[in-house]
Amino acid sequence: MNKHNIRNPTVAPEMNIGRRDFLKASSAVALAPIILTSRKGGAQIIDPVIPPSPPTRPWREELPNAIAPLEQVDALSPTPTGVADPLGDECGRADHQRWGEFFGDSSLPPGSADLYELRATERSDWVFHPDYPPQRIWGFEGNTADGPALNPTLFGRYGRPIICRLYNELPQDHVGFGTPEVSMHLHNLHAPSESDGFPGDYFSAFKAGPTLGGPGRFKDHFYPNVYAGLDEYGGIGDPRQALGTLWYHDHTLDFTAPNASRGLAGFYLLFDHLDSGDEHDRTPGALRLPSHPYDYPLVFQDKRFDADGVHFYDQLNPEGTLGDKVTVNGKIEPVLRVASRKYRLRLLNAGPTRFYEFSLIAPRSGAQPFQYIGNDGNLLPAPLTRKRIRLGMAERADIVVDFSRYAIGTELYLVNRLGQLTTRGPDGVEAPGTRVLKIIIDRPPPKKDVSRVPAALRPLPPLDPLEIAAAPVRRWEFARKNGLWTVNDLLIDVTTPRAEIVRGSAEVWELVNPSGGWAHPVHIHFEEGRILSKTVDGIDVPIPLHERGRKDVYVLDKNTTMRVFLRFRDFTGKYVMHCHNLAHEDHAMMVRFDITEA
Ligand SMILES: [Cu+2]
Repeated sequence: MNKHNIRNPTVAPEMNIGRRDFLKASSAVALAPIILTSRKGGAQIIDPVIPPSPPTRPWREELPNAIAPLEQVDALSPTPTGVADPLGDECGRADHQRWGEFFGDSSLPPGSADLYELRATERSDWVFHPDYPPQRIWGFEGNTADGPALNPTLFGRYGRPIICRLYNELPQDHVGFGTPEVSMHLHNLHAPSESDGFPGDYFSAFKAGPTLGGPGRFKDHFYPNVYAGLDEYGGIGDPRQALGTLWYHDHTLDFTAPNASRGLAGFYLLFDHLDSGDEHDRTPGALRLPSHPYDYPLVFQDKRFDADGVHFYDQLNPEGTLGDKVTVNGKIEPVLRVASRKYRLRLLNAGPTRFYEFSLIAPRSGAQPFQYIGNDGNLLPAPLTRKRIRLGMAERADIVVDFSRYAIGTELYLVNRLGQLTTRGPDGVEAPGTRVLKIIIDRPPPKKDVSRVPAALRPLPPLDPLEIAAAPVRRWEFARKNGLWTVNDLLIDVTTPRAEIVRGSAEVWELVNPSGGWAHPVHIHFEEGRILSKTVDGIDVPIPLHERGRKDVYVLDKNTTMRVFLRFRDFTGKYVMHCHNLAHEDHAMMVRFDITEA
C-alpha cells in the first residue's frame, strides 16, 4: 500500500473518510495477514471477536538488575549542520532553529553537543515470553556498555544540547503490520518543530512525508535541552519548567499504533542541578533522589498474540486491538530483582490502548505505600504518599519505593486493577487484578543508601489569575464521527494548521469529550500545561493533587471537559495535539497547530 494514497487532504471530510476506509480495506490482505475485523456496511465497525492470547506461565524471565544507557558517539559523519544535508543523505527536514545561538555557524563545532546515534531496525528473534516463539520486532537500536540494545534509555542534561542522528533501516519488504517509515517524536521535550517528530515528517531512504522536503537515510534531531522560557528568562530558561521523564517513539502519520506497538519506543531522562541524577551530589539544593542504577524505567505496552503466540495488531480497525498481555520492558510477566534500598521507578504507559491502575501488592499485607514524586514530565512541588497510580496512554509516573522496609526474600507484585474489555476506555477497578511484574528483594545494598526524597522537590510557577482571564479560550471537541475519530468534526490534515498561535503568547484550551462511550488521553506537544478545571457531566470536580503539577497528557474520561493553561514559547513551526489512544490517533483524532513569529 502506498500510504500517500490513504488520505487526500483536499477532499471534504466525508469523502476523506470513505476513501480512507476503501483504500485501507482493499489493501488489508497485503498489509496484515491476520485481520479479524468484521465490517457491516460503510464505516460501521463491529467489535472484532478475537480469541485471547495463548496462556503463559508467569515469572520465567528476569529483567536486568540495572539498565544500560545509550552511549555517546565521538563524532557523527557527516558533521551535523544547521541546514539539512541532502548531499550527505539526510532527509529534507527544515533548518534547525536557533542553531546559530548554540553553535555559532552552520556546522557543529567539536565538543559543543552530546552526540548519539539510533537506528530504527528489525530484529527477528525477540522473545516476549519463553512460551511464545522468537519473533520479529522493531526498535530504535543503539550502543550501550552491554553492546547494541533496542530502545536504550538516553540520559540528557539541561544546558547540554544533544544531536541525535536517527537512521531508518527498517526493512522495506517487511511482513505484517506497520510501515517502514519513521518520525521520531520526543515526548514532550521543549523542542523546535523540525526535531519534534511531526507526524507528516516521516522518512526513509525512499519516501518522505508530505511535510518533509525529501527522503534520506537519516535525520538529525537537535534537542537543545533548555527550559521553556528561554526568551523570557535568558540563560537556559526557567528551571521550574524542567522535564525529567520523557520518551521517544515513532509518530508516523496513520501508523503510530502499529509502529510503536511493534516496539519503536524508549526513554529519555533529563537531569539538571536539582534533579542531578546523582544521589551522592553534595551541591546545595541537589535533591539526591535514587540514581542510576537505582533509577529504573519501566514501560508497559498492551499486546495481543495469535494462536501461535505471534504478536498482531489490526491497523485497519479504527478501534485498534486491545492487548490482553502486558509487556514490561518488552517481556510478559518478568521478574525484577532489587536490593533492599530506595529505587526510583519511572512508569510509562506506551499504549496502544490499555489504561492501568497499578498497585504494589505484598501477598499478606496488601497494597504498599510509595512516594509519588512526578506526574508526566515534571517533579511535583512535594512528594505524595500513594498506594495506587492510574496511567492513561503516554502518561508517566515517577515514584520512589523503599525496598529496605522488607526482609530479604520478600516478593512483591505490581498489579493492574483496572478492568478494560474494549479499546474504548477503562471499566471499573476490580480485585484481584492482573499481576504484571514480580519484584524480589534479594540482596542487601552493596553500599549504604544515601538517597533521599526531600519534602520539597521542584517549585511550580504560580498561576496568575489576571493572565489566565486575559488569555483567549480555544475549544477542542474530541468525538467519533462516521466511525472515525475527529477533533472539532475534522480528521487530521498535516498540511494545514487549525490554529495559529503567536510565539510567546498564552491560551486556555478547553478540551471536551462529549461522549459517554469513550475516554481520550489528549496529548499536546511542545509545552506542558496546567489543568485549571475539570467537569464531569457538567459538574465541577476537584483536580487531584497529583494532577496539579505541569502535565502533557490530559485524560478526558467520559463526558469530561478540562480547561488547560498553555504557553507557546521560544520556538516556531508545526506541532500537533492528538488523542494518545493510538488507534484514535491513527484514525485520525489529531490537529496540527502552528506557532508563528509575531
Ligand atoms: Cu481517543
